[in-house]
Amino acid sequence: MRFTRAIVCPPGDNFADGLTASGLGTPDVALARAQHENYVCALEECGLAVTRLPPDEAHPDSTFVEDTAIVTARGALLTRPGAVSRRDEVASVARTLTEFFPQMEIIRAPGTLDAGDVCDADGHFFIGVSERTNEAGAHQLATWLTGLGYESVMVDIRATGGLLHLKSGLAHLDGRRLAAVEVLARHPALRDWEVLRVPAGEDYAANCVRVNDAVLVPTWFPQMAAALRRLGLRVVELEVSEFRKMDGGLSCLSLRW
Ligand code: CIR
Repeated sequence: MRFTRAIVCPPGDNFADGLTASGLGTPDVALARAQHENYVCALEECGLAVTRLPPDEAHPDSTFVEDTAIVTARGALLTRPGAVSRRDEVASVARTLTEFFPQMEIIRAPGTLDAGDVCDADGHFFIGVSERTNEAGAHQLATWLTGLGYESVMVDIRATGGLLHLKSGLAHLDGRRLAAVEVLARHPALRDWEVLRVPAGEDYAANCVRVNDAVLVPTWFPQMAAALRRLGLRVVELEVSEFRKMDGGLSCLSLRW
């Protein structure tokens, strides 16, 4: 899919108060803002028109805007994040998304869904069931996708240990090709796909993002960057150290369509 638009939300002053289990220390908010701005520039260089939401000081995790909605070429759906502290992030994203998608479906209780658990491989959707996305939420999403004519399959990641979201370990690269961490690579849902295994010790780089002719990859993962280049992909390396401290990565920082 060729992307033309994105929504982002720069980190607020309270960014360091968000949820994290990384143990990597307190993020530097000024540095996070600079890294975010570089990320936005990279999206713009890929040809996307980027809408910046105002920083949301009531919700420290709101910069991880990806989790609040699923946006496809055929419609958009608002999520119901698994973490209670993140539920109200959806409203401000919804206000902007309705300009583009006037009629949006929404995940309803008891369903929960973080869109970081949803990997869109050109209309084939992998839906992670995780600590954040429950089976009810995953089923609601699958039903909505079927109605739009898309395929989907569920991938339970609760036993993988260490993956917050499905896309912490899985990315769509192009056509029938995915990148996956070792613990997901043998999952039956990936059987008919060509899988680039993320090199040992570089699992964080699984959260890379294909945007038009480029793949955005976090810096400091040279084996993964080289593997992607060998596939003929144009690699754009971006520093996201401060977002990693808050358990986030490249995909989480934007909604793209
Ligand atoms: C959280 O725990 O919800 C945030 N601190 C990080 C969310 C990262 N989002 C993503 O991977 N899609």
